[in-house]
Amino acid sequence: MWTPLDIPESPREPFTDYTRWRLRDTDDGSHIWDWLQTDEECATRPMTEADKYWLGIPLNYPPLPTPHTPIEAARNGYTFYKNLQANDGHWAGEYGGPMFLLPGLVIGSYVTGMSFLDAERLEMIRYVLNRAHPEDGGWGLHIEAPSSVFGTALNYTALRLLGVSAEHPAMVKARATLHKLGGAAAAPSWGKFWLSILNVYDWDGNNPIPTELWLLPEWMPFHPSKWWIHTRTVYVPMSYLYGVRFQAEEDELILSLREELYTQPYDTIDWPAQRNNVSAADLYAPHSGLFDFINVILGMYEQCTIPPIRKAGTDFAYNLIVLEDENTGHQTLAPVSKMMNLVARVHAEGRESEAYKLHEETRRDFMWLSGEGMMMCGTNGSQLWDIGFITQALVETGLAKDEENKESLIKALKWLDQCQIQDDPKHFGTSYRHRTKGAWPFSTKAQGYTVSDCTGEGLKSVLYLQNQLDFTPKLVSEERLYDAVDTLLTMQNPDGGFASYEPVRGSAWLEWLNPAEVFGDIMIEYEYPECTTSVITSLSIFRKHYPHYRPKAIDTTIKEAIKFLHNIQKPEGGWFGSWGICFTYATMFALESLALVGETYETSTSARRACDFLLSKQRADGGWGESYKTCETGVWVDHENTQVVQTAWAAMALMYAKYPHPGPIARAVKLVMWRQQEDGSWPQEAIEGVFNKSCAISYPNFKFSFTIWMLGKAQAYFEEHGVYKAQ
Ligand code: LAN
Repeated sequence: MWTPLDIPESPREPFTDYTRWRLRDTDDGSHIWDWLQTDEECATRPMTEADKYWLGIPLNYPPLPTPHTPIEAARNGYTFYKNLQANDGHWAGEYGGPMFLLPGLVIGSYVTGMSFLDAERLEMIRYVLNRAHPEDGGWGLHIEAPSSVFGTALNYTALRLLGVSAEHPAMVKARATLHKLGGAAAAPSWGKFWLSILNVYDWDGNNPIPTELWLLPEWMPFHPSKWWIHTRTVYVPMSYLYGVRFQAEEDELILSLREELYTQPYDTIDWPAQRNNVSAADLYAPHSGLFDFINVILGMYEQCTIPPIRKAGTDFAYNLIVLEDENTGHQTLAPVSKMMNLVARVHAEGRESEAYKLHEETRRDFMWLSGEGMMMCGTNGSQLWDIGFITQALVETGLAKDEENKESLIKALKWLDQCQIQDDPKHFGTSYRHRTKGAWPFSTKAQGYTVSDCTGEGLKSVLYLQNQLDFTPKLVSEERLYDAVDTLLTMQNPDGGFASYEPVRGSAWLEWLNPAEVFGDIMIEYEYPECTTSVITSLSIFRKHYPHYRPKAIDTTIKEAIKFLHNIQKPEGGWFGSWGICFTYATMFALESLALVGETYETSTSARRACDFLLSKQRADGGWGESYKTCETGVWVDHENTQVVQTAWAAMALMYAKYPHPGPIARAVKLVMWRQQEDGSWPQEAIEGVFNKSCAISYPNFKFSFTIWMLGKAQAYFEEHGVYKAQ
């Protein structure tokens, strides 16, 4: 148990002195919030503008000159946003949204005896309290989702471990909601798993996760090496910890939680009967009959496992955990596996081990402090993704050439240079990894995973900065650009599309084995219009500058990819997005690709249908607004308000397609300019991103990059269409 804390009453005000927090200045974009203990430290490390901005401390900038044209508004936007650039050249940012990550951080830390600073604990408590739904006191899968057992049972547990008493009014309210939803017994499988680790749920209440899976021959169609990389990486430590039936040692708090979380006394719960008990509030992807049947068989097998085989499986899984830790500098692919790997490493090697130390050091890369308190992020940041869009926006709009912006672009290029991965993973070949040489990751180089579209965006940004500006140093060599292209060319699937981290390895029927209940389409990689577009556009730009390098392969790749985009256009005219919300996001990317091969409103029925689809969704105020619910249902659901980010995407889509009538674009521009503040910034609106169909995730930097990009594009578009002349 951690030491007791005094918890202030209202979470609206910070629980700690916000002037003592600083984002650490690193040169690789790591996101670490330091709590400064002494006044001297505070004096030697003054707060940066970014520190203040992300903590919600007013910046009090004087108003900028009122913009009269889109480019003036874009310039004001960047005048503001430039202040948030870190010394190393990247832009930091919150990457919150999912509500099941912080509980993993807290439970994983608690059971391994890894402590937090009191200041961190206090702000984590504050974040979770601030995010409780005012109506029922519960939490959902993500910040905008209605209360579920997953969200409520886990966040309630996290608060208790962090030091909140069961009698706190917020806890009384949350508990009532949890019980109404069925109690923790009805948690989905990942909830059951974390609660079992904490020893407040019985392992018998979990469907089996046999480590023997890893011993199957790799050619078998359902071998885990064929699963989507996130699912695979989570199920490695899950199977290990299930295999060894890891349990925290009982203590008073654990005994008390056993009484608080359920609707009946803990000892009377029929655990095996809970395996498929999942609250209706949580269920997004119900088990298939096949999966339930397999679980019955596996349940019988658990009664008579063969010890040497189980041990071989558990050893194999453990080895994969170690390889993953070493491949990623102990960041691991994402925060879920990060905390599970930690628990596994402590189980096998203890608290004195090197692994423990290294996991402790990197744990804080995921902990982000916002104006509402401290959260756990979806990855160790979205550094590459954010720098990619803003740098391209600046070059395309011409703002990159403004004297006062040059230094910031050189800094950004330096950051992109150090972020490129220059080798294959340390344990390439033994950890089912795809090549990484030449790739750019989503966040930092240390995390070290190739993502198709991150490599595409990284490559484009470097080409823009190095080849289209005359004042930048040429930091990334031609060979390294070729490496990036080589990596991209290994990632195309037979039908032309690109998936996220690897080519698709498994068959679609594997989705029948999806155990997660709360997420859809997670078992294998799928091709995505967003990823495919990024590759098309980056290769197209690359070949303009380096026409001699693998021209045939690039040409065929682009042609096949365009075919794929045509094939997956929806009958209504849009493209369904999997990583941003939703049709506005993917349709923008798809129209960008089509434009590159000359397919625009006037020349292609596909582009025309897409524009007509988007135009049918434009609202009276000139904006677009799409709810995250679109991603769940696959059918457009209006957001109650229009959103600047989605308005920027839709307007960019129309401009890519060279939509001939400026009216709708002018109305979109007007809305985005109207929502801009006098200091050049835009306020945060609804959540922008999504994953696994059901979980929304924040991209707060999009409100700068895509607005600036769209406004700059609109300037050129208006000039071309004679709407008005440049100033
Ligand atoms: C991300 C974030 C970035 C995203 C894009 C680059 C935008 C996308 O085009 C490709 C897929 C990728 C890399 C992606 C995959 C899934 C991630 C890593 C996330 C949405 C961020 C968080 C999410 C991860 C799975 C969250 C942890 C939860 C689990 C279910 C393991």
